[in-house]
Amino acid sequence: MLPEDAARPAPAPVTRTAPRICPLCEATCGLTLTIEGTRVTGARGDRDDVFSRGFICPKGAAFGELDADPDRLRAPLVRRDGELREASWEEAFDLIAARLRPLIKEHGPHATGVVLGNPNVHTMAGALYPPVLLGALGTRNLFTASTLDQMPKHVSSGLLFGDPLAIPVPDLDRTDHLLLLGANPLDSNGSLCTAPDFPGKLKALRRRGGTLTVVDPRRTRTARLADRHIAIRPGTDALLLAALAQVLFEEKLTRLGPLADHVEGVDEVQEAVRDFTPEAVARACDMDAGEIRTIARELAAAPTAAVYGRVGSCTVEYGTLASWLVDILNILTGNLDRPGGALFPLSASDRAPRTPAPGKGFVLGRWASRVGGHPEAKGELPLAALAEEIETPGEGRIRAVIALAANPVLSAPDGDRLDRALAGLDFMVSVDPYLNETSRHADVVLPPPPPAQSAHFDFAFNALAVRNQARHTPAAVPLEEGRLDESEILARLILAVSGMHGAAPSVVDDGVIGRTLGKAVADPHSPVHGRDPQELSALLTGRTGPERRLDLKLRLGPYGDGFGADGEGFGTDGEGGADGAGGADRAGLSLQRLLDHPHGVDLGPLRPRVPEVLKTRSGRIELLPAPIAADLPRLRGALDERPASLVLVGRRHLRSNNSWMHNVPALGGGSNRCTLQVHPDDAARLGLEDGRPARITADGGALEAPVEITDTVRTGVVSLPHGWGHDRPGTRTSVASARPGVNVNQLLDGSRLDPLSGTAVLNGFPVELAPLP
Ligand SMILES: Nc1nc2c(c(=O)[nH]1)N[C@H]1C(S)=C(S)[C@@H](COP(=O)(O)OP(=O)(O)OC[C@H]3O[C@@H](n4cnc5c(=O)[nH]c(N)nc54)[C@H](O)[C@@H]3O)O[C@H]1N2
Ligand SMILES: Nc1nc2c(c(=O)[nH]1)N[C@H]1C(S)=C(S)[C@@H](COP(=O)(O)OP(=O)(O)OC[C@H]3O[C@@H](n4cnc5c(=O)[nH]c(N)nc54)[C@H](O)[C@@H]3O)O[C@H]1N2
Ligand code: SF4
Ligand SMILES: [Mo]
Repeated sequence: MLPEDAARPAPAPVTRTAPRICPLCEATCGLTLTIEGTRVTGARGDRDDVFSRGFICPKGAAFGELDADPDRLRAPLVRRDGELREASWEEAFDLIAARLRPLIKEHGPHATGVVLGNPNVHTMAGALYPPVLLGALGTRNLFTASTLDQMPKHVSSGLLFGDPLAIPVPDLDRTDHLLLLGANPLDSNGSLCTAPDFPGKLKALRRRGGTLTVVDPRRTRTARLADRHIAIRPGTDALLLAALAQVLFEEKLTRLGPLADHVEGVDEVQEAVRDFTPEAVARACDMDAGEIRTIARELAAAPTAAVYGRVGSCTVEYGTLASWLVDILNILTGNLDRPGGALFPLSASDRAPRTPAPGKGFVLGRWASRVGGHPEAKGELPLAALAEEIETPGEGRIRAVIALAANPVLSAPDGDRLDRALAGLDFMVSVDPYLNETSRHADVVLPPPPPAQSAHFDFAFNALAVRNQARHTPAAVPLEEGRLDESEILARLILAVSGMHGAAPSVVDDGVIGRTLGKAVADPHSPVHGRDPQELSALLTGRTGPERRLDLKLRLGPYGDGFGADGEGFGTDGEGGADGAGGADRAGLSLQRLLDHPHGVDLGPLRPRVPEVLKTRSGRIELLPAPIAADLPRLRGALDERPASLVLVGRRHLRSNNSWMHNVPALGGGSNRCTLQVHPDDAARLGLEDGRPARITADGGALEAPVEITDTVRTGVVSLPHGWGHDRPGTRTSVASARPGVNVNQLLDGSRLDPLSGTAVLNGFPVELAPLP
């Protein structure tokens, strides 16, 4: 399945340009790469990109360096006699088949744990193959970065709308009022809200007379842009949001508008938030009750408004409740599902809209983790519980781990424990470009090629984008000799674990295509109903499996050509129930159409999708689901708790990305450092000096980090970034190891979780500080 080009000699070193969608954050900017020979020597924003219109950030600009990082692995590594050595792909997959198959046979499917990291949402392979791998393994032991991140939002969406993937995004381009909590898009470039040039969009909101309120314990660059910045006490957003809802009810400011026909449980929500008056929450939030009332009134009075919460409102003690309340406020003010409010995107690769009908609903806790009894959420167990599942003896113990694009030793709580646990596994596979803190434990490391050698399509982020659009960029340079595309790596991995080792990787894709077409032709609502699957399969274009699968999804999708059904896309004639409500267009999308439009196809602004988007059992938005109601007493308890005197929050740096971008010289240095930010008053009280080391102690352990005194953090709060701690032996990240920093997650023992979502509390946990000599 190697593209033909790979076999040819390298082309002469002429300079050319090629488009590439940036895979380095959720903004998905279109880049124009400068390529000399087969080497990327520059990157600039693609001004013709239909979505990003030329925007680029320093990470995108460093694409070439990141792509050419000499520390990237070029060949698979296989452990022999305890040491990882370069090996051929055949040896690597032979070993996987030889070791994993017997292990699964002997100990059952759950003996293998799968860990999926963040970069899976930034590759085509990461979207298309992990579901097949999980199906082949049949394991319930799935752990992903979501339980260090956005799982609370999936759970609240699942409960409210019946679909954990139905996440409303703020309509940044049209809203009059944005209430943003726990997000710093000026540095992160946005999350669960794909918006190239998020900073520019916030500035435009201000310019057109709109207002921006930012709730963050730090005065971030985003907060500095706001009309109002509220330096809330960490972990208390759910209280603030509940109080805002309470004011809306008390002052009769709720107005659901057309949503009224599609919701149930308004009175129940009113009752549920009754105790959370501004006066009751003010002390816990460290806010003024009058200001809380003002925010509620402004939210209600704005012509359109959107409430948006992200990492700082998710990875906290009451993460699911806060995520739920974000949408409760959007609903109570009539802003959900209307232009200028928060809307559900309709991605070109998702399923075409259906006639509204009750669905299966969303259920939590269909199984629980073996040791800690943590309920599953969206089929996942808390990543914070992985180590105990490996360490604790007994039936069902995890003996093998397959880690795809994941570095949990740094990203999850208590990396030291996980480090030891991984070292004790019977077998481990990492698919990762680097030999790092996690992959160093693998018996086989399978390195994907650098991003310039991969094609791209944003399966995940188009479903979170502030504008509907579709873009595809083919590989910008041919696959280097001896490389395998990540899709082929994953397809071969699937074959190796499922007893088909050695079969052609295309078998995996053909299987998926066959099953999808089989369902489609049997579905009376499908544009291909009644047609011959073989005939349709033959119509698919694309040279590789993932390209053919993309073509299939596009053509059957909401803007697809429907394989030429009546010569037009479906969903517009009412048959798919999409007219207007679904927002489908006659865009006739296919892979070829996207290849013909290298800068993308614009599919228009977001449009209302209720009720078609709802999959609850009632067919309505269920405002007060039972699991939420059952968790509210815990929040009520927080009203009387004595707040810790010092808590820690994280922060992200514009030129960094989680744990894996500290190896690019161009992105290091300056303010991109692992320092402990402390407010001057706290520093004085504790005897801390700027630039001097401090000892930080918490549940999980102690760390030493240099103090940076700054009033950008509020009193009672210190900030340490994550993704650092590159000082373990046996890694091959020379630049990162030279400036290792410390791993903030070592302060955690993994016991603090948001109970409904299993998400680790990474923000707002108590710490103690002391100066070091
Ligand atoms: N304290 C604290 N901890 C946090 C957070 C926080 O805010 N505070 N944030 C959390 C969040 S939001 C997240 S998403 C997680 C992230 O947690 P992880 O996903 O575990 O970490 P990452 O650093 O994003 O990258 C994972 C791995 O992907 C590899 N990689 C990069 N590109 C590719 C590719 O194209 N293919 C493959 N196969 N691998 C690739 C990298 O080398 C790296 O080893 O961290 C979480 N941890
Ligand atoms: N440059 C850069 N960009 C990135 C990443 C990166 O590491 N670096 N990571 C990517 C990933 S994986 C993700 S998930 C996104 C995340 O994108 P964002 O959600 O925008 O992430 P952060 O920048 O961590 O912003 C979280 C903010 O919450 C604040 N905060 C902490 N605790 C609380 C609290 O209790 N309440 C409130 N209201 N605020 C709180 C923090 O001070 C911080 O400013 O960014 C992505 N983009
Ligand atoms: S904002 Fe994100 S997607 Fe855009 S160039 Fe920067 S890293 Fe890439
Ligand atoms: Mo994330």
